[in-house]
Amino acid sequence: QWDTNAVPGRTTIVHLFEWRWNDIADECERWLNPNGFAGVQVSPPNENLIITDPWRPWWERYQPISYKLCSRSGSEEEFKKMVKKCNNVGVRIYVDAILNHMCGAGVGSGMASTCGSSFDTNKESFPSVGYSNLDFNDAKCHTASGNIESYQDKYQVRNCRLVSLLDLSQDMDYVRDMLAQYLNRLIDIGVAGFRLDAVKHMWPGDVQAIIGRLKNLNTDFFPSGSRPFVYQEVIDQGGEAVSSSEYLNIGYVTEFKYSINIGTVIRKWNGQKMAYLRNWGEGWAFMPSTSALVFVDNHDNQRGSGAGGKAVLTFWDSRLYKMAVAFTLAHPYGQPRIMSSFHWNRYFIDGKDINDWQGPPSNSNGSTKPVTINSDLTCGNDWICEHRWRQIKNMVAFRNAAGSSDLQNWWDNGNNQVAFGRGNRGFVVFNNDDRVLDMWIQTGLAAGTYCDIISGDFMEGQCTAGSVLVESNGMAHFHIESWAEDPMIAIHVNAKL
Ligand code: LM2
Ligand code: CA
Repeated sequence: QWDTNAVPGRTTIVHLFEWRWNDIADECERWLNPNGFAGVQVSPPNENLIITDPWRPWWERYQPISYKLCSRSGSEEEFKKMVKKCNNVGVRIYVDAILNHMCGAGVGSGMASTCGSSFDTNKESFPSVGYSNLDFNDAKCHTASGNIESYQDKYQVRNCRLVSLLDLSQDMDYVRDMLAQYLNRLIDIGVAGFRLDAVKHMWPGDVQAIIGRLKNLNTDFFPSGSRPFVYQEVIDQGGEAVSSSEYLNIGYVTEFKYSINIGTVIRKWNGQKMAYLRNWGEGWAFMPSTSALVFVDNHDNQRGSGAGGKAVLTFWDSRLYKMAVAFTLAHPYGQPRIMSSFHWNRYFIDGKDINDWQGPPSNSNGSTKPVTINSDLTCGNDWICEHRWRQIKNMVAFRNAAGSSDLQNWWDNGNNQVAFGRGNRGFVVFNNDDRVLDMWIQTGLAAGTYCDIISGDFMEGQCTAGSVLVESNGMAHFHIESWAEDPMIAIHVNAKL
């Protein structure tokens, strides 16, 4: 449950939010494999409610109708093809799995679902999974509304409805069977693991029981005895009845404090400065590194839902965002997941984005638009593709080069200029101050000329932009203007002349 099952030497997961399976298959071959990505978190592949008011929001995919594999991202055939193609080039697939609930309680009945399965929320009936009212938690929830009303009461958080979504009884054998069968079907297809949605809202023992029913991974792609990688979404910023530590014995857990704090520090809010990142990680009261799934933003908090508020950095603040992602990929703490987004018409009224619901780029019939690739390798059709930004893609390679090397040679100016290395494998320098950084710093690297992989690439044995000369004593001179678009420099052994 703690092994990503990545090809050795690959370290970073990218969330291709709302992408079609066909596009992900192509991306594995043309971009993710050549650039050393470990794997992809895909949007929920199972059948969901079709919502037309508002028009096809991204969050309709968090309202399951069945575990048939058809969605806006594609059919079961297309999903299988994607998994095979990606595995064949050493890129793993992790499925976003919704085990806590089905669709909203007030939806009614019909067949407005992505594979046309019928349902009736008044009877709590989902015939294609065989769920009836007996499979839901209603009797165990004691709030007036039937919804979660207080996060100070762990019984409500687990047994009542999250924003009115019909709450499954994961303590029942039948429900456990259906959920495990769904995940096992995905394992047979060849997925490498799961992002478990809304885990705070399920009892740890129930999650454990479901995970315990999972098969080993498909031996067409993985060594025999491999267990699925499991990372659980638990939003814990402290101050609630449920804490992320309750789930650490099951698998990885999302560390939301990471996202909130990295944004606050890079923005220099609340008196924070990068020098304080010296003891980043457990030193900031985060969970143990070997349990932490870390990220700068996710699909919820990049649009103001979930947790983190305005501190969260996203592609909308691209300059600071690139610094935050670069720091995350350079630093050894946690298992990183980077975000790859689509554009939406963000529009704040009284501090609230009224378009935060908008779904992926789509045609008028609701089908998702393909990801097109421009001549400069960026994406078209309103796909942002942060994972293709040079600075981010090259930092994925930096992390792979750094491997398990320790953080060493930390340097800071007591303010927002910091630098650190990863053993003798790589070194990064950041200038988030309002004055120039002009310094000789100990890098810990062997003598030689290294490409600055932030300002350019290492290509055909040459640097396309800046380079850094490391002297025989490991010292190197760095000059970074505070006004630079990317006020940072990164060098590593796999981009050395
Ligand atoms: C998650 N993690 O725990 C997902 O990361 C998050 O994106 C999901 O919420 C949530 N849990 C449930 O899976 C999203 C979205 C909600 C949306 C739900 C269900 O953030 O706004 O709720 O998906 O689609 C929507 C409406 C809400 C309504 C509900 C049920 O916004 O007002 O509640 O549907 O009809 C009456
Ligand atoms: Ca629940």
